[in-house]
Amino acid sequence: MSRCDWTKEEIKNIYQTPLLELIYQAASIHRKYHAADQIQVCSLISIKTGGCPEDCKYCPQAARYQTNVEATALMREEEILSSAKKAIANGATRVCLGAAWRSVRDSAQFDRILEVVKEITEMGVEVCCTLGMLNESQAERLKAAGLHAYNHNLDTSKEFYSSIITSRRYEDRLNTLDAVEKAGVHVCSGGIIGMGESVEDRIGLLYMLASRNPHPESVPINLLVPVPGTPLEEKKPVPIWDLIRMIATARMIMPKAMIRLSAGRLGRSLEEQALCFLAGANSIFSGEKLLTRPNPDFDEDREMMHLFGLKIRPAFAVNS
Ligand code: SAM
Ligand code: DTB
Ligand code: SF4
Repeated sequence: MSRCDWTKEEIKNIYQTPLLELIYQAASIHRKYHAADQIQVCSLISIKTGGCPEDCKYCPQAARYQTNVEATALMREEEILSSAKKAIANGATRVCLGAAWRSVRDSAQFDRILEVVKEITEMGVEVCCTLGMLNESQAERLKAAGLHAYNHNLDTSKEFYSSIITSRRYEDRLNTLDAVEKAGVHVCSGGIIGMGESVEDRIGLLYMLASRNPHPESVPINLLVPVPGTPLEEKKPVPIWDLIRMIATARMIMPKAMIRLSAGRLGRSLEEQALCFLAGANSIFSGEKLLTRPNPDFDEDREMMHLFGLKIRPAFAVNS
């Protein structure tokens, strides 16, 4: 049974369980709620890159930081559809469309996105969008177009948030998640580790996610990819054990959620990734690019999955 009344103390106790015991417990829960031989393969398409007015300190797409990201206009419909087709031909069963926007505006651009959501959904895959803040009527229009999920990350704890982002409030993020949920679109929300947060902040993030009723359908856990030019460019990588603890804790407190091993997978060894899957991660982004950063390509991931005995989770599968 899923609980939405976890206390921070309970979550911290889980997070601090001796490592091998934690992995064992999380793996046991994972097997109870999911087909543990399946992982979801998602593909990201950056439909509008860079030039973002926000100040998220980790993000290469914020216009105010001098990064090597070139700002582009919203991609044309045919271009988006052909990228989606390629991803699907490579096995992706979920396509995630990302735009470097502060928020959605009712416009011809939004209409274009609604149209592609409809067309990609008709190709038989789950479509997820991440377009920034959203109001209820926009969420309803996305739902009507067939959108499966909307990604909007809390990123970190309420307390640490203002050290990372000042151009919008934590509350704004929660309001968007509420609008998404109200429209009947699945919520995808998670965060980042390695930004200089404390263990308390990680617990705080997990607490906010696990307090939602229902829990988010999917929870991306990103490792910070430090990008030259951003304020977090010098951050040192966190120990892999922190990522494993984060995944295992998320799995234990949100047993039905898809836990996505997201940014930062490139450069992680197969052994490290195997431990993440054992600890309950059951989703990845595959394909040579995330939004702007490199990522393992489809061939590499296919080989990894073969080695681990993992199959691709079909689109729209329902958990037990
Ligand atoms: N603009 C929209 C928004 O902020 O919701 C959507 C795109 S935004 C790039 C999506 C998420 O990517 C962020 O919330 C953050 O968690 C993640 N992200 C961005 N840059 C990252 C980085 N350098 N390392 C890890 N995760 C990152
Ligand atoms: C999420 O949590 N991670 C993805 C997706 N949701 C949109 C994005 C990761 C972006 C990593 C940095 C980049 O490629 O620019
Ligand atoms: Fe903009 Fe999203 Fe990047 Fe923040 S994370 S700067 S809102 S693209």
